[in-house]
Amino acid sequence: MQHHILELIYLIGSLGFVIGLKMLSHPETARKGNLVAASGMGLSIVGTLLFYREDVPAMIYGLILLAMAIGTIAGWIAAKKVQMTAMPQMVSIFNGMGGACAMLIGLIEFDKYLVSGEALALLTVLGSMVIGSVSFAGSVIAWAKLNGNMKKEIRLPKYNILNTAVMIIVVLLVGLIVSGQLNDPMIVYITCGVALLYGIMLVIPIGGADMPVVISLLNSFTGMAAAFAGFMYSNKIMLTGGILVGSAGTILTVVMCKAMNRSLTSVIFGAFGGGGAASAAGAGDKSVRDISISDTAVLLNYSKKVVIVPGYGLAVAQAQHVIHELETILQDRGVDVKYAIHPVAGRMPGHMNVLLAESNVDYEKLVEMEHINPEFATTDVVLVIGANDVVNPAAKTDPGSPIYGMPILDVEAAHNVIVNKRSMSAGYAGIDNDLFYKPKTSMLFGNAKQVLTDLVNELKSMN
Ligand code: TAP
Repeated sequence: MQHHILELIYLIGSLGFVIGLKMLSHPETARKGNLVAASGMGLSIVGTLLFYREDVPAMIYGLILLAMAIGTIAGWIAAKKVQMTAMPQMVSIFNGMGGACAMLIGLIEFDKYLVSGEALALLTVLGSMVIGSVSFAGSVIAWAKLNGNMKKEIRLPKYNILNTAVMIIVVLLVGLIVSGQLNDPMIVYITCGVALLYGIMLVIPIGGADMPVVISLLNSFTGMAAAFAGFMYSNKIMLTGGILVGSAGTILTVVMCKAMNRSLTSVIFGAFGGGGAASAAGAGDKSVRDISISDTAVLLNYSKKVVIVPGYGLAVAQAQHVIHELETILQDRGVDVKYAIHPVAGRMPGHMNVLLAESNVDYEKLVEMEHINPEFATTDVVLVIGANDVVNPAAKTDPGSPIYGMPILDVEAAHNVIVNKRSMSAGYAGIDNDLFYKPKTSMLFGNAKQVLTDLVNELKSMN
C-alpha cells in the first residue's frame, strides 16, 4: 500500500516538473511555473521520507532533516541576497551542488556493486559519479570565473589534446571497472579524482562570451548524473527530474550556440571568446560624437519610432524602472517604442526579459532579434543602453574578431543611433566597437540610471 501511495506521489511530482517547465517558457507564467515545479519536488521529498522505507532509524531521519534545514536556509539566504547581475554565478554554484550530490551518491554506493560485479548497476553508479564530478568541478570553476575570482586566462599548451586524453582515461577506467578487469575500490576513487580534474580542465580554457554555453552544458551534465542515480535506485522521480534537467540543459546549450553562431565543439575545443582587453585599445585616432541630454530628448520627442536596445549596463545600473518610465512618456506622446532583445544580452539567458519584467514592461514590446532586425531601417532613433557586444558590427565584418559570426542587432540601419555607456571601455568580449565611431552614432556618456532620469526630466519639461 505504502509503495502505491509513493508511486502516486511521484507521478504528481513528475507532473509538477513537466507543467512547471512548460510554464517557465513564458515570462508571464515563469514565476508560477517555478513554484509548481518546486512544489512537485517538495511533495516528492516529503513522500520519500514518509513512505520509502519503514526500517530507517530515527537518527538517520534526524540527520536528513538537519541537512535539509541547513541546505534550505543557505539556499534561501543566497537567493534572497543575490544581485540580479550575480545570478549566473549563483546558478552555476547551485548546479555544482547537484553534481556534487550525484558524485557522492556514486562514491557511497559503488562498493556493493563492485563486489557483486553487476555490470549494468556498476555502469549507472559510475555514470552518476563521473558525470557528477565533472559537473561539480566545472561549475565551481565557472562560478569562480563569473564571480571575478579567476581573472587570469589559464590555457595549457595543446590543452585540447590534453583534455581529450584525460577524458579518454576516465572512459577507459570506467570500462575496465565495469568489465570486471579492475575491482579495487582505490581505482574508483582515482577515477573520481580524474573526472574532477577533467571538469576543471574543461572549463578553465573557456573564456568570455562562451561561458553561458558552458553553464547550460554543465546543467545538462548534472541532469544526466541525477538520471543515472535515479536509474540506479529505481527512483522514478529522480529519473524524471534528471531527464528533464538533462534534456532542457541540452536544448538550451544548442539554442545558445545557435544564438552565438558557435558550434559546441568550437566552444569546448576552440577556446576563444575570452579576449580579455586584447583589442580594446584599437580605437586609434578615431573620434566619437557626443550628444547632450536635451538634444537626445528633442530627438526622441519628435521621433515616430524608437527602439531601445538594453544590455548588461542597464542591469548594472538597475535602470529598468526609469527606462520603463521613459518608454511610457514617449508612448503617451505617440511615439512607437519597442525593445530589441538579443539572446545573449546581459549575463544570463533571458536576462533582459527578467529585468524588464521587474518594471512591468509590456511583454508585447520585447521583440526578439530576428524579428526586430528588419525593423531598424524604419526606426528614427535606436537608444542603446549599456549594450556593447550585441551591437558590435565586428561580428559581421571582422573575421579576426573573437565575436565574429555571432548574430547582432543591426542598429546601424536606423536613422540615428544613440549609445549610452559610462566610458569607451569594452564590453564582455573585451573588444573595441566600431559602431561608436560611425557617422550616425552619438555617444551619451554617463551612468544609465542617471542619464535616463535626466532624460525623463527633460522630456517632462518639454511638455
Ligand atoms: P557588454 O558587451 O558586456 O557591454 C556592457 C556595456 O555596459 C559595457 O561596455 C559598459 O561600458 C556598459 N556599462 C556598464 N555599467 C554601466 C552603467 N552603470 N551605465 C551605463 N553603461 C554601463 O553587454 P551586452 O552588449 O549586453 O553583451 C553581453 C555580453 O556578455 C556578450 O558578449 C555575451 O556573449 C556575454 N555573456 C552573455 C551571457 C548571457 S547568457 N546573456 C552570459 C555570460 C556572458 P562602460 O564601462 O563604458 O560603461
